[in-house]
Amino acid sequence: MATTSEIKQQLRAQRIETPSWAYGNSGTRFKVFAQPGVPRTVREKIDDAAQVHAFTGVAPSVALHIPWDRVDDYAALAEYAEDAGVRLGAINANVFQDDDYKLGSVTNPDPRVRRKALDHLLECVDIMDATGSRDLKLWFADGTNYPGQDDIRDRQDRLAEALAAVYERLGEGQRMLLEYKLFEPAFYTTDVPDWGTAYAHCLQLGERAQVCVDTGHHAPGTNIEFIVAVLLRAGKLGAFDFNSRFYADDDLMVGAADPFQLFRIMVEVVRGGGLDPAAGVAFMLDQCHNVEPKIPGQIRSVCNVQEATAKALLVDRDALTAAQRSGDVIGANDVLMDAYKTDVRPLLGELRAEMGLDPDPMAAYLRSGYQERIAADRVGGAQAGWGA
Ligand code: PSV
Ligand code: MN
Ligand code: MN
Repeated sequence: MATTSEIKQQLRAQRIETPSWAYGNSGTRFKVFAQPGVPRTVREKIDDAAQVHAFTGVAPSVALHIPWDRVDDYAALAEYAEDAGVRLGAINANVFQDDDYKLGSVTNPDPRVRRKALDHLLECVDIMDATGSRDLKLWFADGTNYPGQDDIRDRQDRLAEALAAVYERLGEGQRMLLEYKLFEPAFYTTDVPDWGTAYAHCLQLGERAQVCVDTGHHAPGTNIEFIVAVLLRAGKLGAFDFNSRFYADDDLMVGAADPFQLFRIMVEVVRGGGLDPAAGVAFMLDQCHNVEPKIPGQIRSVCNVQEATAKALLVDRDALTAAQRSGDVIGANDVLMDAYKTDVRPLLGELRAEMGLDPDPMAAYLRSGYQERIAADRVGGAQAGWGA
């Protein structure tokens, strides 16, 4: 079993990336609720991400979404981020918010629209060159609403063609992360609906194409940890988009709806060596805080990922293996549940104190006065991009 100092070492090394869109106003198709103090510019989103890192110590990068975070000079933005104490992380492409994309982007039956979508994806790689980002994250809203609307197989061919063109363009050290989602906005077929489809495309593309598992993108009851185990074993788990859900793609704070599921996922990550930075698994958050304050929402989520990771690291692997091999069903389950039931808050508090941080990041943030300052200084915050 790992010692406390080994566990702390791994927790200290874990990196959790926050999304720029979590800091802006968001909502549902019914209403976007404006909150006081939300960022008006990309730089202000970066400032807020830097707060999350300052108080948690494990969130040193922020993902961008293009065009929501479009600026003239990305190299200057990267420098700004460095000065603020964070890095620019994954570049998320957006080929779903133009009228042109009504029938799809890279799978659209119209070659003109496909070209436009591909050009945007290639532009995102140019941006990665300027920001120094490693990862291009691709999520496609493409799909159909009615049987017969378009040819399922042709759409797969178009998708493969676009992905290959983007893959070709990737520079040294850059990766493509293909994210799947069961449904929405398309309701009959989705062109990348599941991990199998994403995996098949990534396999065809090559080593630097990997799957992104968004925890909110499955059918209810899906065993996500099984998917994680299989992808890790195949060397194809590139990233997580963490969030939690009660019903569909709810984008709620990670670990809020089902902390046990989050634990089970992290158990497979640890088991498969996915915590080792060399494995290249990016731990990212993908959330919208519609009714809760944004920065605290992110701090809570980062801490929840850390808690689940700490519990997963506490699993007594030797005892578990022994119980499994001897067919001791209840004993094996006990070993896992023992770790899950452990209160890891004191351990995390100690770790944070050793890192020179307040043991309670949420309380420290709320005391800091930052929230009051931005509420007074920033008037007319921008919408995140969602829920318009
Ligand atoms: C849409 O479902 C989505 O939530 C995907 O998960 C993407 O990662 C995210 O939006 C940003 O494009
Ligand atoms: Mn996502
Ligand atoms: Mn989503």
